[in-house]
Amino acid sequence: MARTNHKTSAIDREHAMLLLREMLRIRRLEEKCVELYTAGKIRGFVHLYIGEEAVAVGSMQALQPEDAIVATYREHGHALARGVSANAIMAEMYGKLEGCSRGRGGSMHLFDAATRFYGGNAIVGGGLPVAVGLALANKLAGRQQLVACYFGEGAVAEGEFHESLNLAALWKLPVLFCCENNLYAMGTALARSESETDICLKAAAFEIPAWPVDGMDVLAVEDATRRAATAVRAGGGAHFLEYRTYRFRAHSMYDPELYRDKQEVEEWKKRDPIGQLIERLKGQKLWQEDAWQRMEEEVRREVAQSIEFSEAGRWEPVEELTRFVYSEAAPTFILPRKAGEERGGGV
Ligand SMILES: Cc1ncc(C[n+]2csc(CCOP(=O)(O)OP(=O)(O)O)c2C)c(N)n1
Ligand SMILES: [Mg+2]
Repeated sequence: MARTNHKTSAIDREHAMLLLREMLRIRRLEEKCVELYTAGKIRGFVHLYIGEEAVAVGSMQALQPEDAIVATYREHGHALARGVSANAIMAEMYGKLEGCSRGRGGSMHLFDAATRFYGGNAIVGGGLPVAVGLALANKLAGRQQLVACYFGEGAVAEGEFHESLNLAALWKLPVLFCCENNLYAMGTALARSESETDICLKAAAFEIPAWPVDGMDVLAVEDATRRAATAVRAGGGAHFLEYRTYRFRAHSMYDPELYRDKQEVEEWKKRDPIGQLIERLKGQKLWQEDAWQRMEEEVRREVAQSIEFSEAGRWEPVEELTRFVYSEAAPTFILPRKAGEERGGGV
């Protein structure tokens, strides 16, 4: 497949600024999360996406409003880039009723039906079968929509990964597997847990077209995702992208980072997706410092407002705590069996 040389080709300033703004929104919102976590305003688990912003921002450009998205617990960036508001995300992290999951999910369980954002999933690999099921529903209903499923390279060790890829390939489902290979699953480097570290080969074993992408280059991410999404929409079945990326921060707020060298982190920081795009704009004489300063200020204000919104939010009333635990109309299969009643051979 022909590839564009993103390092040197002319870029559209307006589009580049849009990408820059989206990446900046994620970065600044998450930097605030660190402060809020330290202050005890946000509790539970929080996994930051800082360093990986180009993947969510670039890939979302290739998706359409009817497409569905399934993500992991490291999903603040995906939700923001998809169009879930900073207010709804921040309020969710605060545990407030105004949050996108009514404050019940927190950082790891952002969910928003309006933007077809199907989580936020705390179980490693847990989103894959959900995405395959959504894609199967699309196929059966004859819809041209695709499902983008984001997961870390740690998920390839899960049985669900192989089961999901197999069925997606076998049934030619409209699903785009978006593997965010940041080299570590908590403190475990890929080579410590996998006999084969080339992740695209794993997808190829299921006859799924797969290719690696520079996940630190937002334009490369956008371009590759657009090509893959076009192929899926044209009826080409599941496709797989391995975005090679890196998280600049710890795995979560509780990680002393003893498994990687500080030098390695510093090397990757030189490839910061925000810094790289700024340099490219400067190199092509498209940089406008005042526009950047304005953007910084607008983003700062958006994040500050999301905090005010969350502070002013309400806690869910205690009387409502058991709502949504079970579905209000109980499905028949969980009703007690009547005497003499036969049921089909489910498991
Ligand atoms: C089934 C399951 N096993 C173990 C865990 C604990 N756990 C949480 S995050 C994580 C690492 C996952 O790494 P990766 O998939 O590479 O995603 P990343 O955190 O790097 O984005 C593990 C093992 C879990 N949440 N679910
Ligand atoms: Mg990882």
